[in-house]
Amino acid sequence: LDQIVQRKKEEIEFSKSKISVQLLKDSAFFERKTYSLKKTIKTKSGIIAEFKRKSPSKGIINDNVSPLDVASAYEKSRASAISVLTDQDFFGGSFDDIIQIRQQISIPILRKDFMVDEYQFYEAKNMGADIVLLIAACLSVSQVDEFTDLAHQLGLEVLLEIHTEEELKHYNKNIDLVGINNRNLKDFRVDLEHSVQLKNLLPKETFSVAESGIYSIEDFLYLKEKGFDGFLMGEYFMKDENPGNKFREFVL
Ligand code: IGP
Repeated sequence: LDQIVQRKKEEIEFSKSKISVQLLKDSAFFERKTYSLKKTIKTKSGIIAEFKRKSPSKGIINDNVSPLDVASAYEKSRASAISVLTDQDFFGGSFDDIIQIRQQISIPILRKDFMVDEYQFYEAKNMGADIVLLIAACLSVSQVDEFTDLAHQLGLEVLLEIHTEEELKHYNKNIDLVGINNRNLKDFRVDLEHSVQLKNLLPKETFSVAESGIYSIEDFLYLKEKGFDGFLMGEYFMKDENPGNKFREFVL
């Protein structure tokens, strides 16, 4: 994680030197109206279906499918939102994936990246995202606070990702949704039971999302029964040669 964040900061400095915040604000996309996951999480399947080509823990998952085909299929089968990795170095993603998908899709898009600088929120709005991920493990409590305010000024919703009881400190009631990562980002182990316990420590009315390592309908139903509102799933769909089909079958 430290290595990813370090690399991310270098990348941001480079982007800033090429495109200023003002230039991002001036683009046509910037003013668009965003979609709300707090709405679609209740009215659709609850699943935030992810587009992910590769990851540090799994290596290549699928680099043979078009983001637009996959996203359209996810939308058709009632995904509540689409999560798109925009980190290039570690996840093989790109801004262009969101830009492309945005033109065709009218459900919320989560920009999945390591947000460590205000600049990235302007980028997120500009590429067509509706929600940003804030990972407690790489941010201070005051950064989460400040970034949440900035996101809201831009009309973006915030999904705060936590994994430990300690990280509950990062929660405040301006945050839109809390994601509990079933996967430990340090050793990549998955533990659903741990997430359920953590969820029970959140205020009851908080929108909660179970993230990662959901690999079967049983996992999904178990987490649903335990009260999670949303389910962030990537690999289970993406490792299929046709992720959109895999999603449709899962939801049926
Ligand atoms: C999806 P999975 O196990 O279904 O592919 O997981 C998503 O939760 C995972 O990609 C993720 C992630 C992250 C990736 C959750 N938090 C933070 C990068 C950074």
